[in-house]
Amino acid sequence: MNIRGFIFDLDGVIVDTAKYHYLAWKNLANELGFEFTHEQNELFKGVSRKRCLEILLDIGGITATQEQFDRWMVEKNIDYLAYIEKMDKSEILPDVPKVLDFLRDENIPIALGSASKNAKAILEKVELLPYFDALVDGNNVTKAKPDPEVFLIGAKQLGVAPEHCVVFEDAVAGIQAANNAHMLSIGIGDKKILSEADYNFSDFTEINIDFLKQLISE
Ligand code: B16
Ligand code: MG
Repeated sequence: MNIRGFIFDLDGVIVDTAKYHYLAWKNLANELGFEFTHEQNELFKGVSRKRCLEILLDIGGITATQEQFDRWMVEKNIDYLAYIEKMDKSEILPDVPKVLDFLRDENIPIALGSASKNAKAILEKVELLPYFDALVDGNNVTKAKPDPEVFLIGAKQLGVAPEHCVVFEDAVAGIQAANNAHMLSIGIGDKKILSEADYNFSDFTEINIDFLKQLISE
C-alpha cells in the first residue's frame, strides 16, 4: 500500500490517559457541586481541554465568567498533571512497542497527532519520546479534529505526502480527520463506533507484523 509515514493519536491509542482526564474533570465537577459520570467522559475523548470545560459546565448548568473559566482550566490541568507525574512505561497499551520497534527497524518515520497540550510530557514519562520524528499536539494546531490540520502538519513534518500516511485513532472525530486528510485510517477500539475507519482493530495485539509489512510494501 506504499505507506511511508505513520501517525499515532495519544490518548486511547498509545496510553489510556482518559482515566486521568476523567478523575481531574470529576474533581472539578464535584467542587462545583455536581456529578460527572464515566458515560459523560466519553464525550471528552479527543476533544480539546477548552471544549471539554465548556461541555462540563453545560452538564452542570453553570455559567462562568472568563476569569472563572480560565482558572478552572488551569486547576483541572494541575490536577491532571499530578496523575501524569506518576505514570511510567507499564502504562503503555499492549503491543504498542511491538509496532513502534518494527517501524524503527524499517526506518519508517513516526509522528504523534494529538489534541493534548501535555503530549510531550506523557511520552517522556512512558519513555516513548525517542521513537517520534515529529510531535504535533494541542500546542501546534488551531483547528480541532475532525479538521485534518493536526495530521496534515504531521505528514508535512515527516516529509511524506498525506496519501502515503496512515493514522491510528480511537475517536470518531480523529478517524474523520484522517479521512479528511486523505490518509489511511485505522480505528483502535469499538468497530461499531469507529465504522468510518478503513481498518478496525480492538487494540494493537490484533495487529500483526504481516499487516504492517503489507502497509509499507510498494
Ligand atoms: P490536554 P488525544 C485528548 O487526547 C484527550 O482524548 C482529550 O480528552 C483531552 O481533552 C485532549 O487530549 C486535551 O488534553 O488537556 O492534555 O491538553 O486523544 O487527542 O491524544
Ligand atoms: Mg484519542
